[in-house]
Amino acid sequence: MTANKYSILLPTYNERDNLPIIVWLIVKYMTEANIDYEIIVIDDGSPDGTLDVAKQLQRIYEDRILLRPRASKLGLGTAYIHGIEHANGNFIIIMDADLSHHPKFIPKFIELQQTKNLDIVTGTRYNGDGGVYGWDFKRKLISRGANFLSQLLLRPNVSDLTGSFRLYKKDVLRKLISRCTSKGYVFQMEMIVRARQLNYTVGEVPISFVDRVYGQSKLGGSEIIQFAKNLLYLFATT
Ligand SMILES: Nc1nc2c(ncn2[C@@H]2O[C@H](COP(=O)(O)OP(=O)(O)OP(=O)(O)O)[C@@H](O)[C@H]2O)c(=O)[nH]1
Ligand SMILES: *[C@@H]1O[C@H](CO)[C@@H](O)[C@H](O)[C@H]1NC(C)=O
Ligand SMILES: *[C@@H]1O[C@H](CO)[C@@H](O)[C@H](O)[C@H]1NC(C)=O
Ligand SMILES: [Mg+2]
Repeated sequence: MTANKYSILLPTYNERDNLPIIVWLIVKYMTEANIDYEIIVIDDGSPDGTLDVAKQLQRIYEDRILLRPRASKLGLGTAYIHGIEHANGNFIIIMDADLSHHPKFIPKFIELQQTKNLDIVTGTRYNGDGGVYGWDFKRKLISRGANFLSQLLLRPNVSDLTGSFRLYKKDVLRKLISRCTSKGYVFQMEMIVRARQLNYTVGEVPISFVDRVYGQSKLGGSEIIQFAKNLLYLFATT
C-alpha cells in the first residue's frame, strides 16, 4: 500500500483463549491487504498464562509480534503508553484482544485515514452499519445511556465516544495521551474531546462490536458510578 507501518496494540489481561484467534485474524487481514504491521502484546501478568500463549505465538509469527509484558495489572491507560513507547510504526491501532473488535475493519480504517489524511479514525457502533451483538438489554442501555449523556454534555461531533477501536497518527496519540487525565471508560472519551479541542481531524468507520465469548466481563455498578463522576469532571473542565 504505502511505506506506512502500523503498530497494533493488544493489551491483555486473562485472554488466553482469545489471543491466538485475534492474532491469527490480524495476520490474515493485514497480509491480504498487503499492509506493513507489527502486533505489540502488553500483558499485565495475567494469572491464566496469557503470556505463555503469546510466547508460543511469537514462535509462529516471529518478528510480527513484540511482547512487552508488565509484572502486574497496572491498567489499560498505562498499558497503551507502554505500548506506544515500544512502537516502531508511524500509526498506532488500539483494539481489545477479546474478539469484540474484528480485525477485518482495520484495512477500512487505514483506507479512510489515507483518503482524507485524518489524524484519527474511530470505529463506531452507533452509525451506519455499526452495531452491538451479544449484550443483554441492561448493558446496551448502559452503553447507549453513557453515549447519549456524553453527547449531550460534551458535543464532540463523534457518534461513538466510549469505543476503543481506533487508529491514530503516532505523534497525535502521544500528544493526546499526555493531555488526558481520566482512567477507565472515560479515557476513550476524553481522547476524542481533547482531539476536538486540538482541532485534530476524526473519521468514523461503522463496526460491529461483539461481546466477549471467552473470559469474564468486568463491568459492574462501581464502574458505572466511576464513569458518571468522570464524565461530569470532564464536562466541568473542558
Ligand atoms: N495490559 C492490560 N490489559 C487490560 C487490562 N484491563 C483490561 N485489559 C485488556 O483490555 C481489553 C479491554 O478490556 P475488557 O475487559 O474487554 O473491557 P470491556 O470490553 O469494557 O469489558 P468486557 O469485555 O465486558 O469484560 C482486553 O483486551 C483486556 O484483556 C489491564 O489492566 N492491563
Ligand atoms: C461535524 O461533523 C461533520 C461530518 O463529519 C462535519 O461536516 C462538520 O464540519 C463537523 N462539525 C464540527 C463543529 O466539527
Ligand atoms: C481550533 O480551531 C478554532 C476555530 O478555527 C480556533 O479558534 C482555535 O484556536 C483552534 N485551536 C487550536 C488548538 O489550534
Ligand atoms: Mg471487552
